Amino acid sequence: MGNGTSRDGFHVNFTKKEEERLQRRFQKASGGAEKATIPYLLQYNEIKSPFAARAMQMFDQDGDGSLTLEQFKQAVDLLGNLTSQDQRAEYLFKYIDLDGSGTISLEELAHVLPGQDHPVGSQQLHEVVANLIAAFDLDGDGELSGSEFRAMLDASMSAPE
Ligand SMILES: [Ca+2]
Ligand SMILES: [Ca+2]
Repeated sequence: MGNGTSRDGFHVNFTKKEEERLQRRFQKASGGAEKATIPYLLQYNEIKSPFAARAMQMFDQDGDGSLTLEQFKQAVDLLGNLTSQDQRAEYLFKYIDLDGSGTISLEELAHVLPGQDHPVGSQQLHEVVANLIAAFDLDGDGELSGSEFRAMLDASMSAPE
C-alpha cells in the first residue's frame, strides 16, 4: 500500500493517548494483520452511525472492505471533526465530486459507492447508481447538485442499514 496521501490535504491530529487507544482497537479488529475489515472496526468505534460506515468506506481506497491503521485513523479523525449533519454532507459532497464540477455524476458516485459486492464498473453497480441519481435528480440534468445530494444523504441516513 504505502499510500500516505489523502485528499483535501486532510491531516490527522491525535493525542498520544488517543493514538494508542486507536492502535489497540485496530490490533484487536485486525487480529494483528495489516488491515482490518470495516465491520470489525465499526464494532470498536464509539461513533455509531450510518455515517461512520460510510466514512470508513470512503477511506477504503482499494475497495476491499478493509482499512489499514492509517486509513482507520483518518476515518476516525474525520468522524470526530464533522459533528453536524451539514458539515458531513458538505465534506462528502466535496469528496465525491472528484472533478470539482459542483455536481456529482454517475461515474463519481459509482466510484465511492462500491462496498463489498459491487466492483467498480460492473453493470449492476451502474444500475444501482443510475437509479439512485434518478430518484433524487429533481432538475433532471442527470447529475446531483448539492441540494439533491443532501436530500439523498438525508434519505440514506434515516434508512435502517
Ligand atoms: Ca463532478
Ligand atoms: Ca440534478
